[in-house]
Amino acid sequence: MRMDIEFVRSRFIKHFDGKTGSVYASPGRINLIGEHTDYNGGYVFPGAVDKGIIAEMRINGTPDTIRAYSIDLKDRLDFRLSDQKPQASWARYIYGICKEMWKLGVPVKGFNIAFAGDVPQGAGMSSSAAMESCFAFGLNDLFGDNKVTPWNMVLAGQATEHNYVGVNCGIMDQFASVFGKRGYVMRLDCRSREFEYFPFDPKGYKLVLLDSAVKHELASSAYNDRRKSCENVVAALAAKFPGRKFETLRDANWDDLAAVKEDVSEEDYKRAHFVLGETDRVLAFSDALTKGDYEEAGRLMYATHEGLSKEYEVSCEELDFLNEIAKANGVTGSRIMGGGFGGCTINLVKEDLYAQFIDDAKKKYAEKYGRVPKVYDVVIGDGSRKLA
Ligand code: GAF
Repeated sequence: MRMDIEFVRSRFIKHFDGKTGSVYASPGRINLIGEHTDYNGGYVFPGAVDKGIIAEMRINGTPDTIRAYSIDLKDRLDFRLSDQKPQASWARYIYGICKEMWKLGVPVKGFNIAFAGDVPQGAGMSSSAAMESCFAFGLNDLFGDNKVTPWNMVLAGQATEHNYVGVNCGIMDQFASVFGKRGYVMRLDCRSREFEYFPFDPKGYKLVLLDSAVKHELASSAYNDRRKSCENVVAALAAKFPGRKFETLRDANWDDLAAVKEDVSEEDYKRAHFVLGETDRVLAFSDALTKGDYEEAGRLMYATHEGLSKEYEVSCEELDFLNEIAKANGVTGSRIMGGGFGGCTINLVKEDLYAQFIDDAKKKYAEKYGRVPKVYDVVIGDGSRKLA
């Protein structure tokens, strides 16, 4: 993480009682492939990045008063866990994770916290999962004797999104933030929760994100709508095949989906069609990665973009434009990363094409949209940890 722990510490000392606390860090994430598959019990292929959240925390001796300072927003707020959830959306992450950790048996009491982050917000790199994992890690250490397992911290972060933020997300982002390892991406089966670390060092290639800087206003409700479509298809499958168990779309094969085509709306069918295809693509991608076949991996990334754009309909004009520029520059693979509706494309590009691609993307994007896309070179970093 590029952020400076001394910077966070200086603010913690200044805004509270001059004492230092314990310091924790959690990263944001990238995802190579496997989008909108996590809440469908499918596979994802994320890795933690070198950007994240750092929080300093110290028990303050009160029964349940949280004194919180967001360094980036320069916003100070005190609230009690026995009160209603705070109005400020950043404070809800703290309030929510406290409640969820409490459910896991952590006797959370009052504490002071100051935190800062360098995960670009709205870029689809999971700044919110970084916050949840970081706070969960800190609470586990301060109040829970570190007895809550990493997986339960992942689930507490996800429950915070569901219950206090209003996004019915899957487990990919929190998983990557907790379990990430420098130099490795992870293939996670979201149904069994088994996962494998893959070393990621594609010789001769670079992984780079281009940020469209589009922030979609209705992103969370549109995301929840996509999830609902998948659940509608699962309900139709369960009705069609009463003898079988359908918990998520992962339990369906292509024949099953074809069998309920007339029972579901055209839109829901398209969504499910994307999800089944994406599950196949993640498996093909793992094979390609194992063989070092980056051309095939890249082809699969383009296919995912196409599906996210045309079938799942979570792209936007700007992201499709960035994808076209990648193609025109001979970039090996390019696609929308994360939930969509804005944010970044992730691009696998040969080193010798990198400079020309970035220049062309900046120039053409600025000509069309009047602003230059931000460029983030991906560095795969470590997961949640205590820094001091
Ligand atoms: C967002 C969600 F938080 C994840 O759970 C996942 O569904 C992703 O969108 C799409 O793959 O980041």
